[in-house]
Amino acid sequence: MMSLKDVDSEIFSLTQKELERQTFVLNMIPSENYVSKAVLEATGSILTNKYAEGYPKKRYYQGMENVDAIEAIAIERAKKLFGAEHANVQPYSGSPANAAIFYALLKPGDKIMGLRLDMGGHLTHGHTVNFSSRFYKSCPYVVDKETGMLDMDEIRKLALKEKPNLIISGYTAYPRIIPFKEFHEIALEVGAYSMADISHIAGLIVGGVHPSPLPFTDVVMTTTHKTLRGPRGAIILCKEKFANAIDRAVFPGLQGGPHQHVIAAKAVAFKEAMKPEFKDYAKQIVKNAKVLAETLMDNGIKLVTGGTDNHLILIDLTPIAIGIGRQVAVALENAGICTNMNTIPYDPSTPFKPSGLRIGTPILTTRGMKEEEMKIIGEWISQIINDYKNEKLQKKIKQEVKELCEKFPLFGW
Ligand code: DSN
Repeated sequence: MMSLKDVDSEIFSLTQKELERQTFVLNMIPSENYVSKAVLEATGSILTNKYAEGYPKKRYYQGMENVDAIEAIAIERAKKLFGAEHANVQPYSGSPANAAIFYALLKPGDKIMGLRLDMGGHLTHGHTVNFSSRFYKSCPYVVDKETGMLDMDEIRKLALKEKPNLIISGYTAYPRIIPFKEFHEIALEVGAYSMADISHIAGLIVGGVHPSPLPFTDVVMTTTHKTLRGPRGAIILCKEKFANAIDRAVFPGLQGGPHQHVIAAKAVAFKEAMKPEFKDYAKQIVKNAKVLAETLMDNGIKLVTGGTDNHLILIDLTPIAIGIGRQVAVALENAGICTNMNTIPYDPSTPFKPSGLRIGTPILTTRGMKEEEMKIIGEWISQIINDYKNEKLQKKIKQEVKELCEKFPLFGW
């Protein structure tokens, strides 16, 4: 068999360049991670060749013995890892998984209540340009203007007034503990389903450092590629009474053939996440984020909510200037530090020119970096933010970043 290098040198060369980028850059996008060789192998395996519409032992094709066994293992591991009654491991990714949950539980025109995107929510939780507010009515909640935190009294009041059919907790840019139990109790009070999208913090939950929305929340969705450190994809976990509706919504409701190579890689990632070392990993992610946050604040950088409890930090750049998220992200990238611009709650600018920057520690922690490195990186980030037009400084730090990265090779863990 010819290798990628021989068949397509263009794609091979770009993949090699990406490997180099991932090696010599400090990747701090909080939703990304670096998977293990084992997960990578499963994702790139010959399982990509197999069609498997249906579920284990209930398929529409022959030749299912191996992928049936693999999917059954993935389901059992997901249930055990999260303590769930039922697991569907087929969703292609987070957005289709959320669509499947709505499709299973709601009718068109029903009301959903999630955190507004510009406050740290997700597109599929009811944003105006997304299917979730075209097919359903969205009555989003916000965070408190002063603290940047969820105000559960206000959220309860809104739920009592709006009477949503589904209440969603779980976010993409919220640096604090999520009170899943309170969300579920509000849902019970107003007769709504409770749903938690734990994509960002799934690794922290199974690592035992954050509270879990299971077993009480009706339906829980997580992508598998963030803090959980698996392949790109998603799973849905739910109570047994929703199992049939969820399975039917995923297939044949919304998806066709499941990606069996990714399901195999999910199973591998679940096995890795069951190991005691994963608990250390999850703990270290949070420790690292806290030290990074302290270092930034010691250098006068303002953080939304004044710190972090999880893997991410949302930097409020407005004390420096409004709408400079993009310029600062580019300045950091020039210095070998990859982050993303983000809105801050009540951003005085627009989503295309936001005033915030989102950073996180999952990848740095995967590479083996600890508190000592966080202090150094926090100093670099602070220097660049405080002098974001200084290209000479960016160049100097880029060299130092490269030297640090060399000490933490990609597959070192
Ligand atoms: N795109 C993801 C993130 O970066 O948080 C959410 O889907």
